[in-house]
Amino acid sequence: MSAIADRHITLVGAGLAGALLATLLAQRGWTVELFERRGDPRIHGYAGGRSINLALAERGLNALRAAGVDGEVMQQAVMMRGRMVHFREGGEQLQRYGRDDSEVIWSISRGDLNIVLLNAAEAAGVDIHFDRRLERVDFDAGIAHFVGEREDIARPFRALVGCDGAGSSLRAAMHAVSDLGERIEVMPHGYKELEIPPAGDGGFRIEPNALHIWPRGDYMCIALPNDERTFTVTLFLPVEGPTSFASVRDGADAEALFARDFADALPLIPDLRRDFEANPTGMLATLYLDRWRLDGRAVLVGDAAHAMVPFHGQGMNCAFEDCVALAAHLEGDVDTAAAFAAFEAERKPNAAAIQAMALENYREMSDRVDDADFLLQRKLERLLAERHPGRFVPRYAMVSFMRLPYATAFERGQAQRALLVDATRGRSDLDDLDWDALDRRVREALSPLPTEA
Ligand code: FAD
Ligand code: E0Q
Repeated sequence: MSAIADRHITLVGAGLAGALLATLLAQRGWTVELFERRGDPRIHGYAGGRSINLALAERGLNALRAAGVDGEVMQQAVMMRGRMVHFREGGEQLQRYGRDDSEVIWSISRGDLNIVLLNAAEAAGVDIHFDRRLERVDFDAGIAHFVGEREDIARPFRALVGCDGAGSSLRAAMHAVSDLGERIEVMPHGYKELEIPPAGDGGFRIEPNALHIWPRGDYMCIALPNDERTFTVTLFLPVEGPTSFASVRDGADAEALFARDFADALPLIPDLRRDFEANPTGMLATLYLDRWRLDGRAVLVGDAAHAMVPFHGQGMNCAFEDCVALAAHLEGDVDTAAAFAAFEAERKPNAAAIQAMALENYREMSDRVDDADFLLQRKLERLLAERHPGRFVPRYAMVSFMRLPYATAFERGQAQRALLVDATRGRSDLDDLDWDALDRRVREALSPLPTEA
């Protein structure tokens, strides 16, 4: 241990969280070593495997601001004002995410974002080692073993941070010496990515400033815009059952599914058959842990600690918020055991809240965005939000446009939903609502939100 300087930290995984956390810590005076299993994407191209583009919202953007890379990232971002719902019978409808263009989210490329963050990490002095996969850890000796292409290396460490994603090797190594209370809930759905190329004139084939969604009950498609005028389509299907990855096996089956259920999307995806067969089928799960740390020697962040289903578009945003929180707890003259404990105490309830909201959003997205009850509740939600600014704030807005704790958004969202369900029960419109009684109920049930949130 004594061979390593004070304020030295070793990060595992140079994906989204790892590259950002490395930057934040190096900027705050830490000596940071960062190890990544894959090659340098700036040399070999991005070998992602995971989703090609992602929705960036306020929490993630705020973390990018903290690292000073927001400007560069936003240059390539495409604004998404709302969901464009494509109905089964044809026709589409834009459901705005916020009140106006100050409340929007952004589509960004995972590969480009990773490269911006790696450049920032290097500029801040981080020592990055690519093609180095963490294989095992000797916690008593304080040595981490990495496997490279040619040689293996044994690296002494003071503290390890696991930024190595849902299949975290550091988590496995920690678990081998101390039970973390791991539980994985696999979602019975998988996903497949497909591409909509640019139009003949080089422009976007469909509305660029929206997240497109084709809700179809137990399955759905979404499409997010890329700045090179393409869209990445993600087909979410059950793994088993009548319409599932078990029944839709090859490109021809996929084309038949699109002809039947996503008819307006089919002509937009010329390489549907090839994309379907060439791209892997991804799996989705929620990861719950009782503990994220091993005293002062190791801690987990991002997907390694709390992987979630992607239906709220918050996994990266939450991982980035983790990075800001951990960097803040490591500020000043702290010992890592106290910092990791405070980090876990702050973030665990919030991770659990966004995991639950992400699961809930699956049903909402696939099954409810085209349903009359739901649309009436959304309408009343908008009206109550206008009548009670800073008090009745739609849950989507609390999650996506604000930075109050996810757990607060979850709790207030539950109170608000009870109110909306009650007030719209048995109705098909909002005529003759007892607004006075409703306003009173809002004021009783919800305190004003702190303004800085
Ligand atoms: P990762 O990005 O997975 O990075 C982990 C890194 O660790 C990788 O570079 C990996 O190579 C490396 N690594 C792994 N094992 C080792 C090892 N043993 N040694 C060294 N390195 C290792 N989130 C959003 O906010 N918005 C969205 O719109 C969104 N859409 C999504 C859509 C889909 C289909 C999916 C699956 C996820 C989506 N997410 C979204 C979630 C988001 O992808 C994750 O939450 C995010 O990538 C987590 O970042 P991370 O750094 O924790 O993990
Ligand atoms: C967003 C933005 C993969 C994915 C990513 C997302 C969202 C959805 C549905 C999906 C949630 C929403 N959403 O539109 O309510 O806001 O990121 Cl499936």
